Amino acid sequence: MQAVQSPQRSSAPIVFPRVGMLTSERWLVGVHIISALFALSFGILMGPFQTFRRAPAFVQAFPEWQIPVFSYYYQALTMHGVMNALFFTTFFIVGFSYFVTQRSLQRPINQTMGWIAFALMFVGLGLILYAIWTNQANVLYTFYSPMLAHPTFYIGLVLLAVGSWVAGAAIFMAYFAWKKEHPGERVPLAVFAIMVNQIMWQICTIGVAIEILVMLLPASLGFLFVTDPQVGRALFWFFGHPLVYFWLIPAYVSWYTMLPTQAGGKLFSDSLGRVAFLMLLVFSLPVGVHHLYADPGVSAVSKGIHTVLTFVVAIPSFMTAFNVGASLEYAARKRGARGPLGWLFYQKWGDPVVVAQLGGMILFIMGGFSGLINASLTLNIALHNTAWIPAHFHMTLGGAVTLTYIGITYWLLPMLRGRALFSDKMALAQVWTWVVGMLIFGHGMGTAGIAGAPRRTDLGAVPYLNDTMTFWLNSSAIGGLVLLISSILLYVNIVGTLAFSTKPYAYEPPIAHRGDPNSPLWLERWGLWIGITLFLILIAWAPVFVESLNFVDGFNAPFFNPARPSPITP
Ligand code: HAS
Ligand code: CU
Repeated sequence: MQAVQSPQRSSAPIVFPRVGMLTSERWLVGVHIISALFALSFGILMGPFQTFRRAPAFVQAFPEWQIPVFSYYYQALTMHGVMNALFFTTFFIVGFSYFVTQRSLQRPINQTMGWIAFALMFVGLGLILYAIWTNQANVLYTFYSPMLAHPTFYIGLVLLAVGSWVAGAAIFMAYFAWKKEHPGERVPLAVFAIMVNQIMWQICTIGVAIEILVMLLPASLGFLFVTDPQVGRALFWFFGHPLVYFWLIPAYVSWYTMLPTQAGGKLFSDSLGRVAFLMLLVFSLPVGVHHLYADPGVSAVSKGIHTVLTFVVAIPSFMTAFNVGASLEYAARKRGARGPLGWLFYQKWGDPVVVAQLGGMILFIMGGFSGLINASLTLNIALHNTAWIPAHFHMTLGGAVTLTYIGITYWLLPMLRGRALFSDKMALAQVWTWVVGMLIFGHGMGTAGIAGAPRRTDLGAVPYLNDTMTFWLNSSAIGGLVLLISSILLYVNIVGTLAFSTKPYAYEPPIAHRGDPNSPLWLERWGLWIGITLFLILIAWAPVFVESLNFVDGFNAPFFNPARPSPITP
């Protein structure tokens, strides 16, 4: 293991070893990545069992069968969503953001803040695992009111959010210290994107913090007996949509700033990348109502405004497809690809780090287009609450984001351990089983959803499924089985790398220390972009909250504890 002592003076630029890691870096980044993989291990295993449980053929064949450990469908589904979507992602994003920021800026992340942030998030993880495991938090990852969970669930969420704020503050400090020492220089694109992500995160989490601190936590502690579900949903989705870009941006950091080198070429345009990231900042906040199209408490005008802006927020992803696609084409042509489509075959199809990211892109094409279908108000009315929606987000979050994070893990984990990846072949098999499994699962869920199969429902034994739904739900379970194999391959490789790999590690992560000098400097005027974002938030969200807040008729819904059989009346 190549450990190097950390320098004493935190303000001096650090020279990182090319292949090894500084001791402080190894620990701080390592605990986040390991915690992320730990959280994922709970969530990832629940997924396939959900698909079996929703497949009539499976339930008929094994009527006595239960989901392992968790017998209650909503308990397992909560574990799946909370661990995968909230904890795996946040730990991974914080750890990866630290790694990229430190290395790119050659400056340390403040260690005290980094460890305080980690401790908060880790205690949060423990509390939530307790609440879900003991069957006291069956409220799913969206924890909509008036459903109520045990206080430890909400305290765990608060700790996760506060920890991530401290982490964000540590990243901002490193950025501004670098800026002070490099006046007039462009920050590297990767750090530019991480800044965007952290700014967006600090703003959007305010919504969910209000929801938890003012509405849900006091109720679960027994101080509040009634609520207004509509206000709760508006506050949640103020946060919930930017959340999906909080997951996506680190994957884009890899696609824009690492993949071009890993694929053997260079990025087509740094400036275009910066514009795409800024658009994600400005336009991800004023679109959350596209999750509330079916809600009666939001006016058609607000829904219309958010529809238009939702189509706008897809543009940076189209720009990404062209920018990253052109970079991949360039890399392939350099290696001899000919003809209009030859470049597709000349990618490094034997390198799991590259293939994981390309697999993520293949799934994201499906995820992006299904997102545009969701964004249409009229189509959404037909699809909302059906299995189509989980199909969409397993192509985006379960596809582009997770596979890219896995691709990053395939070089970052060996780097942290100081040993090569246990098996490249197993990693390739894992990636392809993930892509194929996710496609079968997504196609099954999407088609069942179009036929009317609901989401978030224990479907295997219900009497109202027609033949189409039954067929495609069974097909989803085949996808689930392939994904179970993929998950096992992933964890065998992780444990193998940590415990059994003996091969030396020799991978140099592609990190740039400067931004493209041709990219316009005004793109880094954060005050301007934050101002525009706040202005758009005001236009898009003020009417929604005014419409939702009704102190005469609102706030009179009794809370409901889904672990108990009947609603709790005040
Ligand atoms: Fe979404 C619901 C609309 C993107 C996640 N979304 C969800 C939910 C989640 C989620 C978790 O408008 C469910 C929440 C819940 O539980 O209720 N979504 C969109 C739109 C986009 C979009 C318009 N979503 C995402 C991303 C997510 C995500 C990203 C996670 C990471 N979504 C919606 C709407 C709903 C919704 C409605 C509410 C539905 C309802 O009724 O509840 C867009 O931003 C997508 C743009 C993406 C593209 C694709 C670009 C393709 C690329 C790949 C390039 C390929 C190349 C080829 C270069 C246009 C960049 C490579 C070459 C090779 C050789 C491979
Ligand atoms: Cu959204």
